[in-house]
Amino acid sequence: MSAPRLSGVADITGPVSLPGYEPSQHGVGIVHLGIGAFHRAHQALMTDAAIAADGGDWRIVGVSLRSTEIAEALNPQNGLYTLIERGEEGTTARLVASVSRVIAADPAATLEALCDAAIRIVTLTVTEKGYGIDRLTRLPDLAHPAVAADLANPETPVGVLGLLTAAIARRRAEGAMPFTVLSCDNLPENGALLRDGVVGFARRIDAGLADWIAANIAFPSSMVDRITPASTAETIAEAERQTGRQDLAAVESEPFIQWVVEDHFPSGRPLWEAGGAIFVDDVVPYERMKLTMLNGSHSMLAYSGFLAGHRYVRDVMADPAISALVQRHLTAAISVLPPLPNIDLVHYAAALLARFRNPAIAHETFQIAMDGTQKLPQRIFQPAVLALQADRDIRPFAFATAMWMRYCLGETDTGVTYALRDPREAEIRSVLTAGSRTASTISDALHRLPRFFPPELVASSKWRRIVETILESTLKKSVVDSLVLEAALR
Ligand code: CS2
Repeated sequence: MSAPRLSGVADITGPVSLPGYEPSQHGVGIVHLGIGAFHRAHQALMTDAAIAADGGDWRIVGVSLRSTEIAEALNPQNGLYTLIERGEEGTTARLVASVSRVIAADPAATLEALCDAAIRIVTLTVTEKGYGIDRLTRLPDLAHPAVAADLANPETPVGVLGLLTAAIARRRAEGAMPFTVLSCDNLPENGALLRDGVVGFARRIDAGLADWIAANIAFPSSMVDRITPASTAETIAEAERQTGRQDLAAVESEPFIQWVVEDHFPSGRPLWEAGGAIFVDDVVPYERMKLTMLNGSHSMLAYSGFLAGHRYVRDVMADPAISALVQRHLTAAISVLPPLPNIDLVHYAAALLARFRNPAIAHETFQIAMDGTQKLPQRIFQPAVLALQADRDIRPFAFATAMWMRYCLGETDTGVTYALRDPREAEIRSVLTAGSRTASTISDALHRLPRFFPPELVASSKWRRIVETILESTLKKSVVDSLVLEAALR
């Protein structure tokens, strides 16, 4: 028998720390699109700290664009949930009260919320594939299902670009204050990319609106960081120990948190500094550091670790061969990054290794491996091009790429099959079954995927040769043997 459901701060009987304000005294000011575990462990926590320190009507209307699960967990709890932080020194927990309510799979209600004059900021964590923006042209991707649907019916939008454009148009017509749009996904220059996507979408409907958006809506960029595994039964059990209540919306994360934000909020913002956010004029160098070092090595260790039979990142880090390759990857990543004032990249790399090793965090390699086509360009290919151009070591990036290619075969050396969980999965499977599966046919087919590899890599025989050699080793020997051989090259 589990405890009664969490529904108010007064219910709490356990050691969890409580919000530093009375939630009902604060109205909403933010709509968040994509209220998954990451948002609850990151921006919602920062907003909670900001309200506690500085007050204000900044609570959050969360939106799940497709699923109803999170709304069913949070709404009966009046938006309250437990955030559990697990570090080597122990576990702490905090009750977060910044979420007011959640709208689930209801585009009309989402548009209504976006048009509420009280809303001054729209934040997003919709994952790389959620935007529907072609990264090369920076225009709406007409093949993206939500983009296609919203261009056909712009008055009843269901996707990110359509909803933002319709809300901005309606607020403009009603004379409401423009909101600021803040992307919190792991994409390079995420604000500028989203601005180009929204302006491009609006231009297909109304050129005057497109020009107005370009001139009047702020799209600051931000770099977000906090390792947040998917919640499990153990998360719910720990939340019950912490609160004395059943909390079906509990999340867990590492203790580390970072948010670097471009300070451009013409309609105001919460005092996110109270939660540790850093405001800067230019986020780009921080984004590049994080995408290249953390996310790049994460993807590399996820593909190689998963194929070597490791379920969690901490297990991968206990594998001497892959752990050595993670260190090699970080060194290569540093070699293509510009120096950052106040940040020592060698220390940053050491801190990443410690975070990946965190024994209290069960972060699945399979979770990180998903959506490879959406992640590799900024994590692996962009630094690979820079390394190629500067005549630096490209092998670590080629190695990560070969491991992704091996992963695309959908079967481990021991015969375990799995879904790729990638929006381009069907396309990948069809190009890979077309010919015989040798390293060169696989590598050629994947290098030819449209709008994926940068032309500099496709055209480089040096790059192609290294990728193919490593892939061939995984096929002729095994993934595990190839990892050991690769680590011995260092
Ligand atoms: C991970 C990220 O799933 C992934 O692809 O690399 O979610 C990573 O855990 C976060 O960016 C950490 O801030």
